[in-house]
Amino acid sequence: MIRPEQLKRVPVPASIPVSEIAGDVLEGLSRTPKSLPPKLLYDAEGSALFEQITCLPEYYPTRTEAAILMTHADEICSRLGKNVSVGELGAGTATKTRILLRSLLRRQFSVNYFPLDVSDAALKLAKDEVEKELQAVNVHPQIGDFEDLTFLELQARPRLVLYIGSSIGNLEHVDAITLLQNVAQHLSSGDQLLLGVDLVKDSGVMQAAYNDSAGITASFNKNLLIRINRELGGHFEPEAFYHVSFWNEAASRIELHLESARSQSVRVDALDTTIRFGQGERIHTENSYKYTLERLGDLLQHGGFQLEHTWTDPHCWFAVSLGVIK
Ligand code: SAH
Ligand code: AVI
Repeated sequence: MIRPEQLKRVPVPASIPVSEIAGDVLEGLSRTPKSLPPKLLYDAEGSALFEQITCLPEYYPTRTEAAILMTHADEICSRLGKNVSVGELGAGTATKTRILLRSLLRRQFSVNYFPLDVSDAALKLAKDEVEKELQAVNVHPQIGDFEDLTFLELQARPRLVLYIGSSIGNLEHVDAITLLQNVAQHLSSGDQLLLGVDLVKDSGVMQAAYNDSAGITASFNKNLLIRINRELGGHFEPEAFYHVSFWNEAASRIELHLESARSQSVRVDALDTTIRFGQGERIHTENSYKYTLERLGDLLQHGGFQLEHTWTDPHCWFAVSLGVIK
């Protein structure tokens, strides 16, 4: 773990301000095997590329979850407390959230909505789009990390927390449980969680979703190197890395990596370091865990929620579950 005081000792050229990603990048690229935390994928460009991914023919999760929400929004909302306030983890542009907000506004006059995200660009779009369409929704954007969930306590009770889009699948199982436990700690009896997760299915379908023919997922993955170049004075050549994605059956996850096309050394000025890559060496950039309905139930239970109901699509590709704090 690299502590902030250690970073201050790194001589930084005057022209490059130390970005908040410096610690994560130095730590991740110093490891064997190399890895970077997936939250770094979401600068403004990364969020825009993710929006493009959600519209790709191969990327089934967004449209499948949207269909579940459109079909069942009224039933979901009928199971919520009266006059809920809504918090959301990793809200992004909140496009699917509007399906639920629309339905909620048929049951209550107004909604206080607290979307949390590391991407200020995505949150700005979320606020603009929600307020443009739904004037009775007051949006209170929370720019930040899942590490600080105190904003949930700003919400009036009863509270609904949304964690949709299968973003929980980007966390290791132990971290997913810890996050849900932290959420639960900020909530009270009767508060609810709506969790969307991607389910295990035919491996060809899952692999195509992360290796689209238009190459948008590859650009999303390589954007991480471009971000390091911009924010940390890195000298990565994105074309010297391949986008690699595959289904890891044993771990029940899709993995994303960036693979060095050749043996190379890359200087990162703000870290005052040079990273060496062998030919074929990879940086592990993301996992996307796929759940079974049984594991989803276990996840909620270990996270401190009692499962109330699960909705799926006709192919059982995606699940949206409602849990409650007892
Ligand atoms: N919920 C949206 C967006 C999913 S993309 C949907 O379903 O389409 C995942 C979102 O989580 C991104 O906007 C990203 O910026 C955000 N995110 C990823 N890691 C995060 C973290 N550690 N803390 C806060 N937000 C995070
Ligand atoms: C945000 N998250 C759920 C996406 C996923 O499917 O794991 C991120 C993503 N990575 C590549 N494509 C989409």
